[in-house]
Amino acid sequence: MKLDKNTIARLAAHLETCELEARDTLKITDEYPDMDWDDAYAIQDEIKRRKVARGARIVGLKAGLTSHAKMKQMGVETPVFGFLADYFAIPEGGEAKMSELIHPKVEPEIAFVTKAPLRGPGCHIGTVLAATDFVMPAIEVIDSRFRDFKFDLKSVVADNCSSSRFVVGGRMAPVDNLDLRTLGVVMEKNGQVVSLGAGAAVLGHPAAAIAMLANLLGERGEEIPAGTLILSGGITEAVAVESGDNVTLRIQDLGCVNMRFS
Ligand code: OOG
Ligand code: MG
Repeated sequence: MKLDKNTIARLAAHLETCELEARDTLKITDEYPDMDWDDAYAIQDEIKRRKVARGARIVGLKAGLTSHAKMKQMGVETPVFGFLADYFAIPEGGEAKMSELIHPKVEPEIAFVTKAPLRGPGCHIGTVLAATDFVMPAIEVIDSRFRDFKFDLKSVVADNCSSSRFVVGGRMAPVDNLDLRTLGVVMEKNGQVVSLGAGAAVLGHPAAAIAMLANLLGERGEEIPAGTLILSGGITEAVAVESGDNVTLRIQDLGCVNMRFS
């Protein structure tokens, strides 16, 4: 760790205030170029602690930057993880309020729900599939607190990986007879196809993202409990949205999910 407790608390308060007030800021590594990974996750943990102290519940986890399309778009090379709070969830067919957001983008994702705990190290695709209750299509709304989405990995980790809102489809698909690699993914904005992909875009298999997450958490002595909702990461580049936009995601064999922006 390179930052002291007070600096971590101050940066967490700053980033969370930017989120809650829908204001952008400069990436924090401009001010603290020497901050390390532990500092970045400590800031994210402190943001989580602040939310829980205010009565929010943590309802899931997310893996980020797990596809080459996303890594290339953001100019980074390592996957990262963050948490999902209760108020991030938008009901299927529901509306995200543009006034609460800075410059949102949408990502097509596959969401996993676990039925058994996952504890790294040593988790792999097989362990994850055996522990998966079901998967669902998910649209993640990311909204980096950093100006123009310009950040490096440590800044984005501190900012809870741009987490903002998400919506999951209502149909639960068990994984037994699914090949998650070859599932086709089509995302539409206002009826126009804006991104196309397949499950394999995420680390070769979306379950690999969940295994990576379990292994990263294992290094911190944490596990993924049974019953956890996990977003496995954007399959394609994220697509910018504006007020009035309507977004639909269709994933082969998993069904559709839809949301709009006020
Ligand atoms: C970081 C969040 C990335 C994903 O699915 O890759 C993410 C960002 O691109 O702002 O959620
Ligand atoms: Mg995402």
